[in-house]
Amino acid sequence: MNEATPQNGIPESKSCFVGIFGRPNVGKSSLMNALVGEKVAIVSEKPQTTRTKITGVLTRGATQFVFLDTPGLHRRKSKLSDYMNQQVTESVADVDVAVLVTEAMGEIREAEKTLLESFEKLHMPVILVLNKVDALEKKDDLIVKIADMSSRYEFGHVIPASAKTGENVPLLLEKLEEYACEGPHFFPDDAMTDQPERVIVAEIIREKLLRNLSQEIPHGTAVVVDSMKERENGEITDIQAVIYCERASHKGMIIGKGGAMLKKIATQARQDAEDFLGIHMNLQCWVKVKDDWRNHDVQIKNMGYR
Ligand SMILES: Nc1nc2c(ncn2[C@@H]2O[C@H](COP(=O)(O)OP(=O)(O)OP(=O)(O)O)[C@@H](O)[C@H]2O)c(=O)[nH]1
Ligand SMILES: [Mg+2]
Repeated sequence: MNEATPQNGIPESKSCFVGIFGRPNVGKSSLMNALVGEKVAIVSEKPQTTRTKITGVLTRGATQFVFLDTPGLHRRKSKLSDYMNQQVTESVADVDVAVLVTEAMGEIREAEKTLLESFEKLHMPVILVLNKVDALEKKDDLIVKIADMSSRYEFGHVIPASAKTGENVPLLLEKLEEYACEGPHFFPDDAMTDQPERVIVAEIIREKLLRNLSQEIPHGTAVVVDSMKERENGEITDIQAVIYCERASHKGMIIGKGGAMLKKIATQARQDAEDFLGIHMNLQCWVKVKDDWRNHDVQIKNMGYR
């Protein structure tokens, strides 16, 4: 538990559950990583990168922040989409404060209107973050966007920020502190995430698939780490991972000519996973086809989306 002791001698301990919401690709996971100070959620330039809620933890002084990064709310495309959107709806009810992330420019979208409606129903305190200010070309766009969004909801705070450069991320944290409630810490003070190591490795592999392959293929992939065993000498961990895809033609592209693409993906994933987990690993990736898995409840569950 925390060591901060206020002047009256009674140990103080606070927690703050923060939900991070928004449509796909606005930078929710990037923002959570910037808040936590470590990359705990994968990020890619493709929408629908995050598939399930990911917890990031930051303990500062007496306060423990528990961030829930959620999938981008989007139109239904498959049973997997239903699962992802359900993760968003469920999370709304579980938090002390919501951060609605949108881009600093552009019009308000349907998904954002839907989110505002659910916040309204719960009288949820919401901080609006206008992300990607580093990419803003016209300052007027930001002013118009703030005016439009503010006419739709009474936000607790409105913060233009950049998850990429870190601009205003400390300010956001400071404002979030206002919503902390007295109570115990739910995670060890040095924790950064609650994801098991196997899930972290699988997610990092999925990030490399998203980053290296063209539009459609990575959206139909799922990664499962089948085994993770430390060798007796304790120096190397052997990991077997399976990449599931939807078609034989996709399998060919994931493997690449002479296995080059799979090798590239596995090497990039190994480097990131070794850095994050602080271990040396021997990572072997296999590719298997599971037709149309995104539309089968049982298979979605088998891929770890429960
Ligand atoms: N220029 C700029 N790009 C950003 C910023 N934040 C995120 N990005 C980029 O935006 C893209 C999407 O970022 P993510 O963090 O994966 O977005 P997300 O909202 O979690 O996306 P989903 O999980 O698909 O809903 C990536 O290419 C990021 O590098 C920012 O502050 N500035
Ligand atoms: Mg994300």
